[in-house]
Amino acid sequence: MYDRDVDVPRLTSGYHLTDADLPPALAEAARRTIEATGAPFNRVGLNFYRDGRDSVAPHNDHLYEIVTGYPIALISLGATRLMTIRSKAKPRRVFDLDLEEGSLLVMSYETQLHYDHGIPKARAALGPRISIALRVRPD
Ligand SMILES: O=C(O)CCC(=O)C(=O)O
Repeated sequence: MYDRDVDVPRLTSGYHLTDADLPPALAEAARRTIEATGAPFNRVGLNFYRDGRDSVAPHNDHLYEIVTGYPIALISLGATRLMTIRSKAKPRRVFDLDLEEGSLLVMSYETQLHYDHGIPKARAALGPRISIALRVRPD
């Protein structure tokens, strides 16, 4: 994943926004996010964290899978999870961000160049979380 081996214990799925079987709720989430951001998202990814043991290691998205200049949008549903954002260059800067239910995080394209992001395992018992990840992928 992401050009290197990272630990990805979570369940994933995805759709193209033109897929005939795209669930209406995802179509509506994409429509609203496109309206809010102005980005022409065409893919929706789903990440399911069953509990606090599911996680994704720090990474940046494959740049060849995103059209240059466009952001990535993350909608969070369910349990609040911490996202860590770390600068790749030294001096290392770390941002910890709570991704709360109903929140929308928009990461710029440049963020992928200069920062890694991840969802670490949680020590506390946590309920499930789904993130809806919208991207502009080259066709
Ligand atoms: O679950 C999240 O909010 C992060 C997802 C993520 O990092 C990714 O799909 O690349």
